[in-house]
Parts: sequence; structure tokens; C-alpha cells
Amino acid sequence: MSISTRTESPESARQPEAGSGRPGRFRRMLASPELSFAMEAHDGLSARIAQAEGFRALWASGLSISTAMGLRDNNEASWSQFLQVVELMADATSVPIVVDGDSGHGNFNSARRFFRKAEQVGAAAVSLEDKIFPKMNSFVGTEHELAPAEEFCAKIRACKDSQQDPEFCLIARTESLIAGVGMREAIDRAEQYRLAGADAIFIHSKKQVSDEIVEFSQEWGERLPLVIAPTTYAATTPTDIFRRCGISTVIWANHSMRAAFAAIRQTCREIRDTESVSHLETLAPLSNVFDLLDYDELERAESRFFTDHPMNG
Ligand code: SPV
Ligand code: MG
Repeated sequence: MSISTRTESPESARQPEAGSGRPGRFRRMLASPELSFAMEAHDGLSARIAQAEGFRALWASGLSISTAMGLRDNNEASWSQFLQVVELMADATSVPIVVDGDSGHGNFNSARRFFRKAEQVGAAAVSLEDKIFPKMNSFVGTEHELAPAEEFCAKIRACKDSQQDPEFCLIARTESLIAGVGMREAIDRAEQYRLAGADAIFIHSKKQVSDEIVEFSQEWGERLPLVIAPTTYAATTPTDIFRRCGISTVIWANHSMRAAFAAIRQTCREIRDTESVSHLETLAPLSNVFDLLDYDELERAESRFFTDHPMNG
């Protein structure tokens, strides 16, 4: 006699199709000739909003997540604190998440533990940058010490060796242009990182115009997909230039955090100055909040699990 009334399909039938998970989808996005976009998010809410607005990938930004914690983008947050936020973002969404892994939070061993854990909490890829630990945000100050290229290659090899899903991606980010060591060094390092096993190269620039990015992409060609974060040069560069350069993925790296920063500050000031909330025009209605977080699902779930629920009557 069967003691179960459940009609589940066998375990094998419930396995997702190979490559249909977030890492596989992100890998295909990287390889696609279409320009793709990853929107910054720094918590479950900003992740949900970005997905609801149609972004097909998210960037778990070190700067934005640190800022949302009230901390500086200087590895002040521990890596486990950081990945707790990434896990909330993953739970709240289904699109691929690219995790900002900074410089790997220490040596090759810290980097591979971080990398492995990022995969376990649901990320699709990790970006690692070739700076020393602790790293400083690329737009703060002028001193940006690069790690020796060979040491960074060892980190790449250690991380790639530790992943479970073969589709999980490592994006090697060179800060050569941020550190001011020149285009030749940037290309040389990117080539070494490719040979060490990176799946894509993230070339970063702090200029107000995109000429370094254009030059790098022309010299680089199609050796590996290129990722950029046009934080400083987006205002002067039509996105089509990135298409013409063959860039794979544009990361809008900190724009939700900065939008929230400005809106929260403005709202606090208005309420402080007027001792009133009646005139605030930019607030989201609570109904929007409840819709996005799918409060209705609770009622539907109750009706599924309680046979005497009024909805079943
Ligand atoms: C981040 O978002 O933390 C980045 C990208 O590393 S940027 O701040 O543009 O350097
Ligand atoms: Mg960062």
C-alpha cells in the first residue's frame, strides 16, 4: 500500500535541463553577438526592481552593496556579509547575477573559497580584479597597486578549478588603466588571464571619454568576450559605440544605489523641513510595493495547502 498521495515526477524528471540555469544563461549572453546589459543591484528589492523592469542580468556591485551597508568600498565588509546580500538577491530573482569579487578577498585560497561560495548562493559569474587586498574603489585617489600578474593568474586557476557547474564564469578584470600602467600592460595582462582560464575580460577605465575602451577593444579583437562598466564615460559615449567595438556586456555599475541615495536624502530633507509628508510626490504607493513582492501569492498558497480554505469552497 502506498503511504503517499503526492504525484511528483521522478527525481530525474525534475532536474533542470543542462545549461538552463543562471550560469548557462549568462555564458550564452557573454558569447552572444548582441550587446547585453547588467543592472546594478545592492539588495533584494533593487534586484527585484531591475528584473521587473526587464534587465536580463544583474551586477552585485561591491561599491553599491558596501554603500548600502554604510561601509566603504575598501573591503570593509567581510566576504561572507557580502555574499549574504547576493544570496538575498538570488532568492528574489531568476536572472543571472554577476558578482563583484573585488580582488578575491585575500590570496588564491580566499579567492577560491569566495568563488565557490558565490556559485553556491546562486550567482552566475564572479568578476575578479587584479589589485591587491584590500582594494580601493577605482575612482578614489590615484594610488592603485596592481597585484603581480602571475599571482593573479594563480588566483584565476584556483577559482576555475573549484567551480562545480562548468558553465559558471570567471570574468578577469584588469585595473591596468586605472593604475596608469598603460595600454600595452593592459593587453598583456588580459592575454595572460585568458591563458590562465578566464571566461571574459573586464577592461576598466576612469576617463570621461571612451577612447581607452575603444583602443583596447580594437587591439583585443575577439579573443574573449569583453565586459565594461561605463561609470565615468557613459555620458559622453552613445551606447552604439560599444556595439561597434564588439563589447559583449555593459554593466550599469552603481546607478540604482545612486538613485536611492539621492531620493532618500531628498525625502529626508523635505520631511525635516516641512514636518509633513503630504506634499511628497515621488513616493512609491504601497500597492506597488505589495505587488512587486507578490503579497497575493500568500493567499493563493494558503488555498493550495489548506483544503478548508474559503477559496476552495
Ligand atoms: C563596483 O560597482 O563596485 C565596481 C564598478 O567595481 S565601479 O564602481 O564602476 O568601478
Ligand atoms: Mg567594485
